[in-house]
Amino acid sequence: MEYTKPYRSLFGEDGILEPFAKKIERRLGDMEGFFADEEAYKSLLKEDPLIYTVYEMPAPAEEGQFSYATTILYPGKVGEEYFMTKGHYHAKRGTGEIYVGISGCGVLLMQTQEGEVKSMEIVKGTVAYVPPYWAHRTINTGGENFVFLAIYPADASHDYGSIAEEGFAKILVERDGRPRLIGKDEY
Ligand code: PAN
Ligand code: ZN
Repeated sequence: MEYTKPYRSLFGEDGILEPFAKKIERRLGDMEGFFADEEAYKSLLKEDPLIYTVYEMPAPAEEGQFSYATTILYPGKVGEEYFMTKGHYHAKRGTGEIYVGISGCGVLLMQTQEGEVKSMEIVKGTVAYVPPYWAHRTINTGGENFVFLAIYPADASHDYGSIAEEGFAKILVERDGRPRLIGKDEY
């Protein structure tokens, strides 16, 4: 039997994993159709800002293995809607995930296939559990980088299609200077 050798990484408040195996950068241009305000999207697209960076240490995609990744979600808004990740279900639906807040502040938005929505604030030191079957997305509600660690089954795999097509039932916007969760059709 071939054993996977143990390994580790270090990160600071900036969220950069050392070492990391994979770095993913998502710009606004990679997120067409994700934000409610299409006009605001188009005008910000001229700058095509970086929305988030992910540093990953994927383990072999086998049952029982875990991968970990840090995400640095930058501050900003498209219209009234805060910068956020694409969000996904796990392709292997019966797999959960653990999120740990490292710095900054934001919201973890979760939704079931039936449309039930849960949101929770994440700050430094928050540990949040995303149970199996819940789609999940993070949103930066602060003025600085929102950084967190995610630990998930290595064979979970990401299903982005469902969220890309239908989105979440609720979106997080800034109203009167504060974050407010509203129905996506209420924008
Ligand atoms: C996280 C996310 C990461 C980026 O590591 O993959 O925050 O978000 P998107 O994958 O939705 O672009 C995770 O949930 N992994 O399973
Ligand atoms: Zn996930």
